[in-house]
Amino acid sequence: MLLTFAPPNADLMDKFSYLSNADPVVIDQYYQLYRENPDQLDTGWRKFFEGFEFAQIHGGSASGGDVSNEHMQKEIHVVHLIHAYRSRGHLLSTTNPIRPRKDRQPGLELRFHELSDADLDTRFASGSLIGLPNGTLREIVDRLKSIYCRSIGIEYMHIRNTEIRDWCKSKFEKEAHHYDFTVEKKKRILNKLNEAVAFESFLHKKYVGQKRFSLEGGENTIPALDAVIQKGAELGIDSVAIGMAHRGRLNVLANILGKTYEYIFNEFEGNVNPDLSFGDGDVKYHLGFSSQVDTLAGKKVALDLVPNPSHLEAVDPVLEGFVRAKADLLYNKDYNRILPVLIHGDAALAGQGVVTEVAQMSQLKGFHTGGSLHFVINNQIGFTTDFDDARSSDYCTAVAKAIDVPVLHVNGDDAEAVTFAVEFAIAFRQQFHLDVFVDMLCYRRHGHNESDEPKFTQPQLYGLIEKHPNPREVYQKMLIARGDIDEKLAHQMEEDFKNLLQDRLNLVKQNAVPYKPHALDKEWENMRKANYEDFEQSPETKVTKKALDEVIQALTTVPEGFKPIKKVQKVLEERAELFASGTINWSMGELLAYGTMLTEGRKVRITGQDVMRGTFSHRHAAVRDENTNEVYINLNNIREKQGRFSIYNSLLSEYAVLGFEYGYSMASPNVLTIWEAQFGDFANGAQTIIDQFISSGESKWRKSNGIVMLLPHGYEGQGPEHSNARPERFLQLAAELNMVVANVTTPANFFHLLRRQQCWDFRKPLIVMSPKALLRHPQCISSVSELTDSKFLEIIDDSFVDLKKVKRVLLCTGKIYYDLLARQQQEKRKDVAVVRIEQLYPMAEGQLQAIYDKYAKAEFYWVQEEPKNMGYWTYMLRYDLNHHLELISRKSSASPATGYAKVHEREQQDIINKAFTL
Ligand SMILES: Cc1ncc(C[n+]2csc(CCOP(=O)(O)OP(=O)(O)O)c2C)c(N)n1
Ligand SMILES: [Mg+2]
Repeated sequence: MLLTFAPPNADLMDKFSYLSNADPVVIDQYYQLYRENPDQLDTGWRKFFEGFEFAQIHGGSASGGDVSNEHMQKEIHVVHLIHAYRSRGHLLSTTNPIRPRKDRQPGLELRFHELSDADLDTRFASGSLIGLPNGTLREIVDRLKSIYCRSIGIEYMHIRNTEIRDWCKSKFEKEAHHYDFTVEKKKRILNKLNEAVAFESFLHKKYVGQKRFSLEGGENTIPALDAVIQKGAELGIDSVAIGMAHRGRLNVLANILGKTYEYIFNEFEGNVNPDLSFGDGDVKYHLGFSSQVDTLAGKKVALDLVPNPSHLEAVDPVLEGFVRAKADLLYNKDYNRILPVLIHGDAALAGQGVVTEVAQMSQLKGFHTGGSLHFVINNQIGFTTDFDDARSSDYCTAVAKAIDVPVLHVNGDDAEAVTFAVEFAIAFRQQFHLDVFVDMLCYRRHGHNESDEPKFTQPQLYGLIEKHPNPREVYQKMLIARGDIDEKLAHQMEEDFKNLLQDRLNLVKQNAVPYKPHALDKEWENMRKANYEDFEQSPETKVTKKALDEVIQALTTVPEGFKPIKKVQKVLEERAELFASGTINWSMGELLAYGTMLTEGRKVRITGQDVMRGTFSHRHAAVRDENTNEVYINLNNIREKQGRFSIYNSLLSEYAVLGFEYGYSMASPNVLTIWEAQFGDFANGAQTIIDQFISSGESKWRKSNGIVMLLPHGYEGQGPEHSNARPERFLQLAAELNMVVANVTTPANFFHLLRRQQCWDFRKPLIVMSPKALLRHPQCISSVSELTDSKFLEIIDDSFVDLKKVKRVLLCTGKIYYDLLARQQQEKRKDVAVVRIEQLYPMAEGQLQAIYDKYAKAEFYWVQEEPKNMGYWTYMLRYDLNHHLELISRKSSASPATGYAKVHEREQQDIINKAFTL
């Protein structure tokens, strides 16, 4: 074959990285490069030419040493075929344990590659690409099938990064067609299957018809998770945190986390003493648990299963945040040591958008957790819905492709393949710190729950399932058939299994797995439960002037040589001037709160959209150099020894980011964790996290949480979507001291409110209706002495009026106070008092009663700018302590606010007029 030399150029090199390139001229040129220096080529091409030369030397090619053009063409077709198997072989893999898989037209037949049966005995140099130098086409196809089309189908060719793609390719091609586990390992897998099956069969007998969301059909989940822990520990992991839904959760608790049967059954039988003083509790398949297990290699691995609500996939961001906190605080960001595992159902994985949000977070610096292992219990059904109705993509794992990570689809009846797949996934995760998916195809033996009749909707499928042996039987048979264990050992194992079943039925005492609390657990142990008195009088949160001076110094300076743009320089100067004059504005109140906490050794974390600058351009918590774009974070430069201030602009998600911060806060009581919405109303995109976690987590799972939500709120004529953070919804959820809802009017009160979060020796979520226009309102300032001498004020009385003259009291909260104040001052109205409720829930009832008593002869109005059916009105009726509270507000309305600025102005005037018209 004549090979003409063409000088390499960038374009050419670019083309060369794709084995699918079919142009013989290009191949010629490429061969020249190979002859010059093989290292110029990627491994695929190098192997190809090695094989090619091997064939020439050994004279095994069809043309007997000299390569005809026709043969060269066929070599290229074989290269294509190999590429096709790597790309689409998974579509032919035998991953479905129950029924033939759907024809997704993988296009792997020889005829699609201009090859035919007549070529099967021809030798091809391209065989070297898969370890068969000069193999026949038959051998090449057999090898491809045995790698790519057996119990594991792998998707990795979509990954753009060559190093990662090559890693997957060489590891999988080397190992997937003959993983030879030791007998010990095989026994371990079988034992784990025994435990999984025994657990379900016990519950099935003992608690007939009770909902347990059995794992039956997907029992290989248990050996898989066991392998994750064993392999993970070998590769450096000290801690595994799991987020999962209902399916198989009890089995995982018993057989992976080591929660004893006794403990679980007590919950089943309702024997657990309801400790109602602590909350209302939750159903057994939602509870969390922590333990510590010993691996076979003698290492201890901490395990956490975080509690989750019914809302599928809602736990995903929470788990990620939880892991990030542990990685930050316990492992110094060494993600090699901690692994997040998310277990998904097939239908939920495909259907729930939060999965995509979480996937998009996975590689962002504020939210990275070193790569999550996603394990799918793919039972091919969601409640009664077939997968054909559950997604448009071929696979439920389609989201993996968006973030360029691999997916292994594996037959859930092939225990060893499942183990191989998760071990591969763990090795990948530890190597690249990226997400990876293992999609275990299995089936669901019963209905959605055990009392459900699956034949109503899938009669044919459930006809097949009825006759199908369980995964333990399948594996045991396989071991015997392969001669891996002899009859005697098989018999012994069967006996062991029966004994295990009997022991469990007899409730033979199990040893509880020990748990060694880590530093963060201990921080939680130091926390107590809050009581009503805590909210009547706030704790000391004041600081010394010296402490403020130190923080202000950092907030007003940048290092030598660092040059912010002029406008930012001005912001820094204004801060200095204001402070020097004894005053602070809103953003200074906020930044000083953080700064003083940092110098006290606490940590602060803030995320949300555009939080670094602040949506309203007020925060400037990070400044940039005009020329280099370098970022400088003043609050991280207060002094040498201080807590870390972490601030990250988030992706454009509310659900996942709020969930993440809730999880972060759940792990770390001593980090002030804050999420800010761009505008308050966007928080409803995260309603599931608010309803299912923030407002009810403590009551359901005894999990306190100190997360702060900042929700910009206020009627400023910006239209329906930017006015209202829906305080009424939070107030409707407020009960049993589950959270704090506040709308404060002064920078000083905001300072104390934020500091109070960490000064308490308990933790409560804090929901703040935060300001927009007030950020720059000339009257919305505080004196520095309010930070050094005062504390958080739940209710602020009017100091202007003359008590003897007061005929009317206007109770209000938030921004409208300044509109009312303006009128009161303008008309010098000593007869109308304006009293601010700064903390709406928990209401400081004693203080409110004192206000009612003080102005006993006056009439009381609640004034709000929100329409009557929104805002605080219906909530305030709970605190109508004198039974005469009246309302001044906008009329009830379907939409939160008018879209017309003029109408807004008129409505606002109307409210103020009414308030002062006696
Ligand atoms: C967000 C949400 N929507 C609906 C439901 C009700 N629901 C509970 S389980 C289930 C089916 C889940 O199917 P899949 O994710 O495949 O898990 P499987 O039960 O098959 O293991 C549904 C629709 C829910 N729990 N959460
Ligand atoms: Mg399912």
